[in-house]
This record gives sequence, structure tokens and C-alpha cells, in this order.
Amino acid sequence: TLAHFPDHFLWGASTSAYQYEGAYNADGKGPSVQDTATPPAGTADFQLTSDGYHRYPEDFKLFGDLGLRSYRFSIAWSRLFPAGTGTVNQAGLDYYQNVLAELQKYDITPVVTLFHFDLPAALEKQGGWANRATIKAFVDYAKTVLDHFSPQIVYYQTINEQNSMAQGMLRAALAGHGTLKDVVQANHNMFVAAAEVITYAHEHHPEIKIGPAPNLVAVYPLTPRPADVLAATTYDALRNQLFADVTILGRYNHVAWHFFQQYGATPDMAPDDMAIIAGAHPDLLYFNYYNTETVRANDPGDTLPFTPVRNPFLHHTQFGWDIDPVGFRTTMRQLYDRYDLPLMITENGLGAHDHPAAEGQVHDPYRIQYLNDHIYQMRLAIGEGIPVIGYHIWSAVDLVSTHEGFTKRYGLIYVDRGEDNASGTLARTPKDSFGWYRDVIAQNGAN
Ligand code: BGP
Repeated sequence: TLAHFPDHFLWGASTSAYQYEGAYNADGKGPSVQDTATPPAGTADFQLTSDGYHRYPEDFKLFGDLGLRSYRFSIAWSRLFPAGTGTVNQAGLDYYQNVLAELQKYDITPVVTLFHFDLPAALEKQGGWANRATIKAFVDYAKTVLDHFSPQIVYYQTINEQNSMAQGMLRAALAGHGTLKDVVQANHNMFVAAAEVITYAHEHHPEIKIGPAPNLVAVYPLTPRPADVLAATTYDALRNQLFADVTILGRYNHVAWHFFQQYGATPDMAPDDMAIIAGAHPDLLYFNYYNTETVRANDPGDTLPFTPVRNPFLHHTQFGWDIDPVGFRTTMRQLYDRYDLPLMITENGLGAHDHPAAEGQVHDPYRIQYLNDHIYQMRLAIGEGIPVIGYHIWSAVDLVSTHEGFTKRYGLIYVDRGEDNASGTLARTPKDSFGWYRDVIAQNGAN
């Protein structure tokens, strides 16, 4: 028989500030790196997005109809500190206080990310995360949030997908933009910053449950050829364990460290960095899951020992991402086994070209299928004894994708951005997946 979801399971949905709020310069907000970047040709920028900054009361009312138990969102650092440091912008604090009050009306638990890809542009100009000064800036910002919103917010994530950011920086470095040393240094500085915040939270606000929010996935070798299996372990060590081992176990794994050494790119450390990192103990492992990854071995002498490839046994999304619900369960097993922390899924969902039908409804059976299959595997994982305490669909509302604007949508609620995906009335329409998820929540997942 199938296990039941726990009574207080957090059935949720997710957004991030720069992808949902818009209002890029409202009420004293400073520019973030997302505001100063040039969006890919043909996609909407991050100035207006879903206009969640102004429309959240309407959206939260729909969340209430949905029966949502938790809402995972991020606070925009540059609303509180327009230049990243200095004096706090009261209007920014007030805005998020209003957001929390509105969620409370519907008894929705806030699950809050402190930093989701939107570094204040002023800090980026001074070297961004590769500059140690950014550690202090982040810790000061985070302390302001924790002190101001305690005890209203219990569930916090420090940094969203630090490991994906590091991978992005690594790809850029390999293409000649920046150095591997800077990537490793930026990654290290984020470890120290997040650790200081976790320790501060525990010392000052013991009710808080805080942890990282990486993107962690099972890695498969393309074939049982030993070289492919070895390449898969290397990829796993760099993509997943490099991040999670440092954050949770307090140590760099030897595969990653050796990789840095080969390139003369080990991070510079202050004497107590590793003690700070090892002294911080996350309460939960929050993680984002979309797909697994499959790799094959490269030839000896190639720059990297592996190449990510499409898995021949899996279907994929319209945007080429492998779809792997079973891999979701494998991932949960691996994470719980290695890190021994309760799990909370902060993102899971399907990006697609959604189009309203003639009557205005949005039929998204592909999304329902994807979500249903993943929730089923989560239920099996819980049945095996893995403590999963919440699940958030990316995304609650349509919002701007990191690289594909509104052409790639994830929401349970459709947002009208016009034929060109860059204009429109911004009107909201619940998709079929909304009604489906409402039933899942009402039955506590026992559909
Ligand atoms: C995660 C990010 C989100 C989000 C999602 C979908 O990596 O945390 O911000 O956008 O992936 O990715 P994309 O928008 O690139 O399809």
C-alpha cells in the first residue's frame, strides 16, 4: 500500500523576486545584475515581468482558492539595500511586511529565499562574489531580514542554486570570460557567507529552519563502460557534492579539490573560513529538481573529463530537458543517505509554450502529467522512510524564465503578456493544472 503524506505536509508553489515582481525601480529599489543584463533577443526583460509587486493581493487570493499551504518566494536584496550595503530602505521592508500579512489572510506559510540570482549591481561592479567584501554585505543584509521578520518567517533558504551559478560562471570562464580561480573564489565566498547566516540564525532566532537551496540531481553514466561510470562520478562530485559536501559536511571533496589544483585554482581562504563553514549546521536540505543528468566520458586530454548528453531512455520537454520522475526518487534517496537531513523541495515543474484555448482556458495536460508523476515518486520515497516535509511547484504564477522570457512558462496561473510575450494585459487565468493541484492538496496528495 502507498504511504500517506504527513498531515502538515507543505503543499506549495514557488516564485522568485526578479522573475515575478517587476517594479524594478519602485520605492527606492536599486538595480540588480538582472536589471543591468541584456536579455536574450526576443525575450521580455525583468522590468515588468508578472507585475507581482502590484498584483500579489490578486494572486494570493487565487492561492487561497488553490488551498496552498506554503508559498516560496525570494526577497530582493536591492529593495532593502539599493546599493547592496549601507542604510536599509524602509519601503523595502514595509513591502515584504505587507506581503506576509496578505499571506497570513489565507493561512499560507512563507518559505523565503534570501538571495535568488539578483545580486545588487553595485556589488557586482566591485567584483561580485569573488570579492570578499560581498560576504559581509550579504551577512548584514540577511541579519536585517532575520531580525526584522522573526518570528513570522520560519523557513529560510540562504542562496538559491549556488551550484548552478558556479556552473554558469565555469561555462563562461571556459569560453574566455573570467578565470576559473574567480569562479572557485566566488563559490567559496558564498559558502562562508551562507554559513555565517545559518549560525547567526541559530544563535538569535532558534525557531528558524534554515538551509541552502541547491539544484541537486542524480547523475547517470550514458553506458556501463567503466570510463563513463567514472566520468559520472566526477560530474557528480563537481556538480552536486562540491556544493552539498561543503555546506552540510563542512569539507571539500577530493575530486573537486584535485580538479582545482590541476588548474592552479584553489580558493584563497581566511584562517577561520573552514571552521565557520563546518560550524554551520543546516536544519533542512531544500533543493530544486527538474531533471537528472547523463554524461559520457571525454577523451583523455580534453579540457573536461565528461560531456552531458541526452538520456536515450527518457522523454524530454519542449525545451529539451529530460523528464525523469524515477530519478527524482533516486535523488531523494541519495541526498537523504549522504546528508541525513529532512528534505524540502523548493522547485519542481515543467516549462512549456502554453497557449490559451479559444474559450480562454489554458489546457496544460503535459504539466499535470509531469507533476503527477513526480508527486507519485515523492510519495514512494516517503514510504521508504525518507522525511520529505514540503513540495513547491515552480511556478505559482507564470513568470519570466531565466533565459527564455515568457515563451517558456511554468505557472499554475496564466499571465497574459500578449501574442509577443512581451506586452499584454497581465490578466490572470488559472490553468487546468491549477484545478488539478487544488484536488491534490484537498486530498493531501492521495489522489
Ligand atoms: C531554476 C531557478 C529558477 C527557474 C527555474 C527554471 O534553476 O532557480 O529561477 O527559472 O530553474 O529555469 P528556466 O527559467 O531557465 O527554465
